[in-house]
Amino acid sequence: MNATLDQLCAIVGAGHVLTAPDDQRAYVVDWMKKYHGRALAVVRPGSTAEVAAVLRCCNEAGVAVIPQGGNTGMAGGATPDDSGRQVILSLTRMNKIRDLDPVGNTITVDAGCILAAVQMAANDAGRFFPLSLGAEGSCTIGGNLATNAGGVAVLRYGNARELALGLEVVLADGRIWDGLQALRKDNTGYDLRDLFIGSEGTLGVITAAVLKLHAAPVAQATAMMALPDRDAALALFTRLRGRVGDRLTAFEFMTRNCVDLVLKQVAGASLPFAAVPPAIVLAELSDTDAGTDLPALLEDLLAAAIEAGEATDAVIAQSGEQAKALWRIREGISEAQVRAGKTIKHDIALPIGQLAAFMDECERVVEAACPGLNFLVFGHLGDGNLHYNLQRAPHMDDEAFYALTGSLNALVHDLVHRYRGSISAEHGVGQLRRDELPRYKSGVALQMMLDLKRLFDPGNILNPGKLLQS
Ligand code: FAD
Ligand code: 2HG
Ligand code: ZN
Repeated sequence: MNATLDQLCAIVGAGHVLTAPDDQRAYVVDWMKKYHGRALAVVRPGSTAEVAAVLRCCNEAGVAVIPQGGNTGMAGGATPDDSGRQVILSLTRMNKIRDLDPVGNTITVDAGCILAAVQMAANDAGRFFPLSLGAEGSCTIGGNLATNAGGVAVLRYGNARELALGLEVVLADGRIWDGLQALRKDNTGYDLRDLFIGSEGTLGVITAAVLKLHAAPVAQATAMMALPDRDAALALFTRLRGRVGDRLTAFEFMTRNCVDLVLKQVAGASLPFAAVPPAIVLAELSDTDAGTDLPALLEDLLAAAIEAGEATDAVIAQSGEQAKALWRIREGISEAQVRAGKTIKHDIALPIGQLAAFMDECERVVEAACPGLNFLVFGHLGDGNLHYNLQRAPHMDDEAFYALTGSLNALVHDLVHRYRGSISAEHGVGQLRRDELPRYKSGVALQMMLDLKRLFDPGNILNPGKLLQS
């Protein structure tokens, strides 16, 4: 082990090989404080060549490597095990914007670039990079691609996969794949890029990416709507999307418990309604044509929705500040959950038309098995993606609640499976869902995934034990 550490120091410089527990603290625990590991070292390379040399060294020594970006993932994918023998490969020093091409409408970035920095670089060039999520101030492009992150703009622009054109990847044995093409068309065989996207650091380390840019929206309108019940959200979605199409760039849904929690836990959060309604939708319309009067259009739509009984009240933000305050309620939900004590999370995707039926049935099933739990249901309703999180009943202690994790997961996920949904819509599998995967994924699909893993990483050094039982 000492010889490996010496080699790693020689590759990246001793100052970028962190071995002291104090220096490692921020890297060995995940954002939710759910997963705690130990590491031989945190290694911080400054270039693709250094990543390649680190992987070559670890592969030869049989040392496992855990790629890490902003460490905001929600599936425990970036946390090492507790053996103290794994190396965390932190990409955050690799944070350069390599190129921005306004004609091709692309940006080429190092994998360790913070998402918000990429958004900013696009903005400075009069363009728009649409990937947007609550952790955008600290998550990295490499992590976004490795988890195929979603977020609040998938409805219009797609998830991380749909925003990537090319990748640079270092393979387990240190070979570098330069797939940094900025092509919209390339039918020269298997799509290697798409294999790495969503592979959660198990097939290779993403070191750079070419990303698609879009025209910057110059007109925007944001509204928060109070709903009479959660089922009304689907009618409202159909109304808005039917009328404005792709100009509906976000349609976020929150049930009453989530809003109550944010109002209690997040300083400065306030609701523009007199009372907390059973459910809320936060919708955003955007247009690249400054002449479009989006607030007027939204006002019309909301009046019709209230008339039809799909909403009971609505507020349209009158300024950027007001829009931010409305978003604060939505984006505060994760933080509020962490402050209020741990939850059992489910990040599920369902056919959109089945969401209301699913929520009714799932609540009945969970309540019958485990009375009194607090349901924190919210998410990207326009994508069919719910965060179906459960919080302990007031009479339970944490330990009794956690003992229910397996049975609650099975209840929720069996039902998701019956509705032909997915048990991980956007957060990935990591270690959180790894052991559940075989229950819901076909044997054929799992075998193909295992075969790919063995092909790309025969020594099983890349994020072992994540995503697949390997
Ligand atoms: P990390 O957490 O560091 O890593 C995540 C996974 O990717 C790990 O398996 C890791 O090994 C791997 N990885 C990281 N970098 C690389 C690389 N360069 N090459 C290969 N593998 C790599 N997610 C959503 O999808 N939608 C949301 O709306 C959303 N909202 C969030 C809100 C909050 C407040 C928080 C804390 C998280 C949220 N997330 C959301 C989850 C998380 O932010 C995203 O999954 C994000 O994309 C992870 O990026 P990261 O750089 O932090 O990755
Ligand atoms: C979001 O949409 C994130 O806010 C986090 O995906 C979800 O906290 C969660 O469960
Ligand atoms: Zn989400």
